[in-house]
Amino acid sequence: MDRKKFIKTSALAVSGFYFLYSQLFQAAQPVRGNQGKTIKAPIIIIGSGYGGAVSALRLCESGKKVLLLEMGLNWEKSGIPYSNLLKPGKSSAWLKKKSIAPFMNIFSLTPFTGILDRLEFENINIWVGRGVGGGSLVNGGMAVTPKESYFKEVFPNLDAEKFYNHYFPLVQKDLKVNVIDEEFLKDCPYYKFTRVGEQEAHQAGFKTIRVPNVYDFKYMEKEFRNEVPRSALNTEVIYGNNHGKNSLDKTYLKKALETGNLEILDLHRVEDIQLNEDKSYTLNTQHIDTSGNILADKTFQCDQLILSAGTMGTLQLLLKSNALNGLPLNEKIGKSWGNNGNFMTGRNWVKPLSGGTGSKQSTIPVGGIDNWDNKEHPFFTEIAPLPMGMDVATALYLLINRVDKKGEVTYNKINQSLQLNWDKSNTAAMRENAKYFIRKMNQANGGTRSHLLFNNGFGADICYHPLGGCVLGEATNEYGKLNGHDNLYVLDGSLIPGTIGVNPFVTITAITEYCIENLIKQNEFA
Ligand code: FAE
Repeated sequence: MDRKKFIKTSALAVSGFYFLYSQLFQAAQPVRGNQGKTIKAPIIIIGSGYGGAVSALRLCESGKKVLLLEMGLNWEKSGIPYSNLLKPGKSSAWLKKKSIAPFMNIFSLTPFTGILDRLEFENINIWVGRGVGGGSLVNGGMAVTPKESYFKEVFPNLDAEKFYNHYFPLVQKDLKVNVIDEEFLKDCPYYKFTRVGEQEAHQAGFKTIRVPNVYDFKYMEKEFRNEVPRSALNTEVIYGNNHGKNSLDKTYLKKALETGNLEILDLHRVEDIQLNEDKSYTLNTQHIDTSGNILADKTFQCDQLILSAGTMGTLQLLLKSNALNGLPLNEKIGKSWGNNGNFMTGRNWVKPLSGGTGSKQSTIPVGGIDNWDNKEHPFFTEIAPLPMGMDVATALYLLINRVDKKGEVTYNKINQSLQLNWDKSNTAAMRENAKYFIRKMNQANGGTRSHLLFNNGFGADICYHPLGGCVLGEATNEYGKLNGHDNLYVLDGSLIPGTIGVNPFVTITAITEYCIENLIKQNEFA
């Protein structure tokens, strides 16, 4: 089967019985208004992902009133169900006419403020979450604590002992991290891809590890027994999980709302920021509808501002506001950016005579291959699912490598967009690791490099984990306050210098816990 045929066959398989047609963009253009007056709030947080949700909870618990502006939709409140992988719908893409998954984008869409967005740069595409809950709505829930030795290398100035004894256990509890039951894993047909992946890894001489997750595995067991509606076992994940996953709207944000001190305004996109003479901030914001039309231009003003718009969102706001309004920035902003070593790859013809990787696959990964301590080829890889509704004898892996050559994010004033200095040289070592890994796996088990999923078998341009650009202790003080500012804080993935060696949200959550605890202790928030 060649690549084209593979894609065509798979596309037919995934579309199944669904009759798909494009709809014309029908939403009536509403009248755009300007509320005229400035809306004042003592503390504003931009973005409701991990950084924003943790900051909101701890500030609200300490009695502060917080206003959170989120450009995406509040899905829980809207009551609109999430789509699954086989039938992309409203939740599947941020205002796009076609689906934007890493592959198999054969589905036409009516533009809607969906939860998955793809930011396209010259040499890399970056996927991010949009909506109340940020990346927690779209991600695979893999809740991995970094290796202590690497954490120390990445953050030499942090007290690692305190992190491993206090902040990491705290966030594992509050994010509701749990581990799959080995008995369930052993027999469940939906985890054949993991069992095959682990057997093959052992055969090739690699070490495997169990990966914790925020998906409730007890719920999954009930799904399997048909006692509750299915989610992970019904191909739900990157377009949202209707059940089972403990995303931030069910954990940190829920608790923050329960304090009565948090107000969340969804569909509010902050366009740029201005620093005022009295050291407060003005936020120029657009209130949009679910078709992306601007309902109103709104102006907010706050004494203290926390940027938690995610690595790319925070950098966009800082660099754009600097270009547009002269927002003062220090020279470290945009530096030390990395893709967390993300390198997607795969293998075809995996056990084709014995049912391959399985026609039924859970969307929640639970297995990983740990080659981090190998001096020549250090990497960690997730044994990823490929739930296409049929067996395609294909194994998918997301490698996470070191990022020894970092990139840089700048702002292009002419076309008013972010620019990423990132090319083949940044991923050269990652490619060598991927080649080594695939070669060893194929030598030991059979199979071929996955030409059917990717050109040349490698997806070097797929990034789920953008990190850095506003590094803790470099662009900010030791707790995330931006250098050169009295009332501006950055608390999200941009604090991590481009790499952490594992899936990053546990680290982002722990770093934010650490920063916000200390900022509150220092009476930063009046
Ligand atoms: P993030 O969660 O991205 O939240 C930022 C929020 O700010 C979003 O809700 C934005 O809509 C909002 N925003 C941005 N700009 C504006 C603006 N101008 N105005 C108003 N709101 C704005 O930031 N990580 C793991 O650890 N495990 C996984 O299994 C995993 N799987 C992933 C799978 C996929 C498909 C993707 C895309 C990511 C995955 N990640 C995973 C990465 C993880 O979700 C990501 O690192 C965190 O969500 C980043 O957290 P932040 O707080 O930095």
